[in-house]
This record gives sequence, structure tokens and C-alpha cells, in this order.
Amino acid sequence: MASERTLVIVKPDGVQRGLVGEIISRLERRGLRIVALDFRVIDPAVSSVHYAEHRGKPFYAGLVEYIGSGPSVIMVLEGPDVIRAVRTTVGVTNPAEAAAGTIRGDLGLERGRNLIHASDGAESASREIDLFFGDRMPLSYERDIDRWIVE
Ligand code: D4T
Repeated sequence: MASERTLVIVKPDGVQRGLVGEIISRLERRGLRIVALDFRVIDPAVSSVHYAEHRGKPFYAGLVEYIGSGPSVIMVLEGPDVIRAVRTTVGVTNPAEAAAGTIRGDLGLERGRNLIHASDGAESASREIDLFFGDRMPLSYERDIDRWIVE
């Protein structure tokens, strides 16, 4: 299958709890390749676009405040079927319902502190990579080990 890209955010609770390494490690160990990586406080101008679909919902204000409450790790991951693979490893939105073995299911408890974001489709991945990285293009490179991960 052709390689695709997805946007992943380790949210401020993941950074504050010292789970950046653990979370990136789980994704890297699946065989995914990091092609862009940034560490910054997400600006409200960016989060209001990112979460535009939730504007007007009761949890919206808290969501925008939470995502900008401290630094996040923002990255682009690449691999075959990466959007689906990452969503599976992340688990469902509410950590209380997320399966054991997923990032949210193993490390989180509440929907409002669910540690990580991952794009949910090809269109959102492309839009989110553009929103968070703009003209800072993700890198294209290969690793020697890739032929042992991808057929
Ligand atoms: P994100 O976008 O953060 O990766 O989460 P999901 O893709 O898994 O879930 P989502 O877009 O439906 O929700 C975005 C964000 O809002 C929080 N949330 C959501 C909340 O606090 N209360 C709610 O009732 C819902 C539906 C959690 C994730």
C-alpha cells in the first residue's frame, strides 16, 4: 500500500505527565516514520481552526483552553495506512472506553484529558498538516530498516 501521512499531537497533559517518550515510542515501534516534529504552545488562532467543527458545543471553550495550556509535541508520521494504524493505536476519544493496549486506554481516564490527537481521515490529515506546518514541508527520507517493516 502507498505511504500516507497523518498529523499527531501529544497534547499538554502528555507533556506535563512526562509521557512524550512513551507515546512517541509506541508509535515508532509500530514502524512509523517521523517526518516532521515540533514543540510549541498551540496558538488560539490555530486551535480555533483545528477544532472549528466543535464550535458552539458545551465543551468547546474548555477544549481550546486545554490545548493551549502548555507546550504540545506536534508531528507528522508516515507509513502505509498510517491514518488508520495510528487511530487504532490511540484508541477511542474517551479514555474510559478505550481498549487496553491503546495509548488512551492505558494512560488516560477522561475525554477532556485524552493525551493525544490523530487525524481521522485523508482530508483532515492533509488539512491539519497544512494548518500546523504550513510551508515547513515534512522531510522525505528512507530508513534501512523500512524493508523489514513494509513489504
Ligand atoms: P482529537 O480531535 O482531540 O484527537 O479527538 P478525537 O478525534 O478522538 O475526538 P473528537 O474530534 O470527537 O473530539 C475532539 C476533542 O474534544 C474533546 N471532547 C469531545 C470533549 O471534551 N467532550 C466531548 O463531549 C467530546 C465529543 C475530546 C477530544
